[in-house]
Amino acid sequence: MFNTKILYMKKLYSLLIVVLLIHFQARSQIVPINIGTTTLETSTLLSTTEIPWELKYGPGDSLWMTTKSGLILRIHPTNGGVTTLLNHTANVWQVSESGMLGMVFHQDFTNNPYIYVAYTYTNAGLNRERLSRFTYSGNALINEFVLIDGGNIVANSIHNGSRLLILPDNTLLMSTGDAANTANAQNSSSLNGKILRVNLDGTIPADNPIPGSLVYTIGHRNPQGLMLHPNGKIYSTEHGPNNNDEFQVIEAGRNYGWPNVQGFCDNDIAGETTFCTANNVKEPLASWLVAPGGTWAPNDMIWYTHPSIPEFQNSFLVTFLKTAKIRRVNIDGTGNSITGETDFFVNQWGRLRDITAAPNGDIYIATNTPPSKIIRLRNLTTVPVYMSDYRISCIQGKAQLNWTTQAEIKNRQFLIYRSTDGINYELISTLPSLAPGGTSDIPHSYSYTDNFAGAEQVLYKIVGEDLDGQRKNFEVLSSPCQYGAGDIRIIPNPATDQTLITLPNATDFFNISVLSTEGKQLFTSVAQRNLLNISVNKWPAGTYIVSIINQRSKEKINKKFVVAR
Ligand SMILES: [Ca+2]
Ligand SMILES: [Ca+2]
Ligand SMILES: [Ca+2]
Repeated sequence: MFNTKILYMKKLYSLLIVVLLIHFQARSQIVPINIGTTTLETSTLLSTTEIPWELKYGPGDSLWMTTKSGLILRIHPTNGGVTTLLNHTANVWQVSESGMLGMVFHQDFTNNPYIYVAYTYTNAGLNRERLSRFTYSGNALINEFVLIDGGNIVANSIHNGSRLLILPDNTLLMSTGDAANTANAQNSSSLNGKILRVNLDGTIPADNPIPGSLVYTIGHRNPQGLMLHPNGKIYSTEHGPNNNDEFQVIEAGRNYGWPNVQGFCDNDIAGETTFCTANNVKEPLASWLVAPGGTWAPNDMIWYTHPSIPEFQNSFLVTFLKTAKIRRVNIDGTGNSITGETDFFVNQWGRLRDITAAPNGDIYIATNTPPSKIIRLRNLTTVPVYMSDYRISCIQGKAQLNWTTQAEIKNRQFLIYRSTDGINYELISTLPSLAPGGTSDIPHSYSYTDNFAGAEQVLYKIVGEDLDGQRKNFEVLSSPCQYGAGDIRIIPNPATDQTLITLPNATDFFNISVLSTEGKQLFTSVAQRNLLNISVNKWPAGTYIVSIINQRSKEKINKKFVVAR
């Protein structure tokens, strides 16, 4: 009885702690923001008195977040519900920039349910930083195992680095700051002002640049952005002192210059070129010089690949604290050169600390201006399917449709329609989505073979239908089984609303123009697919001429069709 009461009191007490630490509000109303041609739905998922540091979409289709005070929270991605997985506040030293900071998941979380986290602590009056692993079990993070400690990383109230990244070879990179002692950065025997590389059991990788040392790169001031790009390169952002914030590629064994070099080797600091030559300094891809003085304070970033926000697709999205914005950064095919930079959401939500994206393309941003928020961004118009490939072929006399998705969002199924006149479409089959729950940002391939034959012309249309009944139509394809390789047909003919021009199912490009019988050009287009759809609903009744030129062979064909009213 007594024990039960104690247990109950303990539970009540821990519940009270959570309530005191996390004051959060329900989602705010949706605010539309236009970027380019896309309207984003923006909303506040969570508002908290805690200060977020790392925000990552992760296991359990949830957001995971560290707070500077020493919490690790799991947050529901649509209703903002919070579960406290770890309360480490008693162990964390939090002053100004220090606290519980970077976090990363094991790459095979199902079989190895580990998270790795960097935090600052105090031992016998000394401020230190360590890298620890926790095991996820039963809605809690337990069994702390320390990978890097021994008092080897000095912590300070500023410049603690702490961004974590696990590489495909199961080694972990951890950035450290100079802890406000600039001499640390060029001192290879100090673990401060570095990017470190450690095995997941805490041992030193045998192929590290300096044998027996965790040091992977030297000469850093305070790198707080770190990510692996699909091109295999590691990118990092780093805070500059009064200017010269850096965006750079991290390479093993390189010297990144601090404090002798700021930004490029361009002698804005005396003696830079001499130092750069002597130490093989790796220059950044960008040095954000802010005049007249003052840094932008870049933080973590993502490489956004999802097609649902075309303005952001295949771009870096970098968060900034002082300038309170997201900067889109584009690179060329080599990955070594920036091709464009554009700012978004300037001063929209205050200082921005971190950014992450869900498999459905939704973006989440953690702000750093109290009360801190998690902002969700998504395309206001949800589309169930994004195609990466979509084609038709004739296999043993049967039309075969093949398509590969680039991404699916709450996609229930594909509807397949057939038409023999280009006007009336009959639903002939449905294929359920292969994406788990209908949502996936990895490709899935689909195929449908139709046994139907016996019409002069057969057209197919594929439609994606999501779980809410919203639909996305894909272009009509014409079966190549019904005609020879060079066949060009116009159907329906006569037309009233639209007409379809079938083209040889080849990789050639065709210049297509429609002329009146008097020779006046009414329509022009370039087509590659095996079909071109022309709307004729505003055209007067009469006869028209279609001129089709194969760009490769220069072969020209004229055909007539009629618009009837
Ligand atoms: Ca992050
Ligand atoms: Ca540098
Ligand atoms: Ca410089």
